[in-house]
Amino acid sequence: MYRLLRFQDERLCVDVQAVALLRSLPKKVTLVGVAGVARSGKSSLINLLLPEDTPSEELFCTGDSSESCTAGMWMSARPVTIGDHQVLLIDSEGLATGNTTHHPGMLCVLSMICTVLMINEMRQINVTSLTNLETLTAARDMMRGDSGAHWPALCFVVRDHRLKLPEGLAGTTPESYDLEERVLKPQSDRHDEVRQTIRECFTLREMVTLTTPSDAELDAFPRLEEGKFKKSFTKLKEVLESLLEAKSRDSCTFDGPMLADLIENLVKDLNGAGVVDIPSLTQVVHEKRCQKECQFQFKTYETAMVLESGTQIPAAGLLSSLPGKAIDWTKIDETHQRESELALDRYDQAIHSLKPDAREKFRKDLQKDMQHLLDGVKESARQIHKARIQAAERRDGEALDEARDASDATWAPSRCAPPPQGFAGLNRGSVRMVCEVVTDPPLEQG
Ligand SMILES: Nc1nc2c(ncn2[C@@H]2O[C@H](COP(=O)(O)OP(=O)(O)OP(=O)(O)O)[C@@H](O)[C@H]2O)c(=O)[nH]1
Ligand SMILES: [Mg+2]
Repeated sequence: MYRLLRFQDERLCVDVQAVALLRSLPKKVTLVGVAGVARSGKSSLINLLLPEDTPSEELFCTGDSSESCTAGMWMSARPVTIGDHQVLLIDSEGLATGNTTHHPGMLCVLSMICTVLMINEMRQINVTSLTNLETLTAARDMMRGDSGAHWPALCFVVRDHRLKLPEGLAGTTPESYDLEERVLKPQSDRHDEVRQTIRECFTLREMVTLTTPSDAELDAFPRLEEGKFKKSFTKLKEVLESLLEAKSRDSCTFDGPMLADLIENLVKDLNGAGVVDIPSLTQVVHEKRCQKECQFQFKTYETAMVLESGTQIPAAGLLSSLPGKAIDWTKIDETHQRESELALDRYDQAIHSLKPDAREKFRKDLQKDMQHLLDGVKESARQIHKARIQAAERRDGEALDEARDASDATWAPSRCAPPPQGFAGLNRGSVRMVCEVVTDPPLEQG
């Protein structure tokens, strides 16, 4: 596993290795995190979600002593499969322990990056739990322009649970009764604010109870022995799966690099102004993704165009063997037409779930850059023909006429756009590259 975040010199620090791991995951990846008070079995819980054959060095650190074990935030070394989802698991430092100044910031990061957040509690959620969860209200207060849409689904996991449902509540599950009636219903006391935070931020929420593991079961962790505990844990996995399913249906999907950008920018904002402006943060992340897709699609288009123009436009080294072969402009135009449409289609498909204004901005840039590349190809052909005529002039009249004929047949200035005036800002240098391909080696004299 990797340390994702630590608190040092009054600042949250993102770990480069964890970010590099995220950047190496080009596919959609979902984060499931755990938070809760110290020494409540959070790391043990998250270890149970890892595959049974996980090497011990990839397990989250757990401890038996009364001292806190996990510091900062940690991330599993590789994604695990939960239902149809590739999930990276995030463990976090216990709330209400030691220096707590960074806990709201840490919860803010967890809430922003996770699709499902588990809040782990021992035995029951009581007023002490609610007091500890006031950190959530502080985290919410750090977010500006918060529409609530980015909050994860919440799964309260109550460990060593023994409480029974009151009589006469047929049709209600103990979990939903406990959560909605006992925990979240306003009581006109000082905990109403945190109850309201939970209700407003986590519109999708569930509670799962785990039985007390026997000593043998606990000793076997993170392996699950057949028995009551395993049964209750299987129920937790099912609930996680359904929350992941529901949450990823209504929110935009992130790949590893987007999550890396999100975390880096989040932490920068929290260390700077101490607040996060959600609309501008998401805009930055979406724009970066669109820009990357735009650059990728441009490269594919460029490769096709360089290939086509390489066969159509003779290299300048061949100018001495005048007259040159006529250039088939139709072929170049057709290639541009076909490849640019394909590039735009692929671009649209790859980022369809992102913000429309970010998509549109880079779509326009992609169109502009592809047009500029076409113009560059044509301009470079114009230069070659000019050089051909000059070379012929230095030889004799007959060759000059031949060159002019060839030039007239192949070079129709009216069909060509003026020389490119520069790129939209994405792919500077690409025209130069095409020009180099078609004019290399340097023009011969005489
Ligand atoms: N009773 C009980 N103990 C558990 C359970 N799961 C884990 N433990 C024990 O709880 C202790 C603490 O476990 P950790 O997983 O390190 O707890 P944590 O919440 O990650 O602790 P910090 O990182 O220090 O906040 C260990 O001794 C575990 O064996 C459980 O379901 N019930
Ligand atoms: Mg821990």
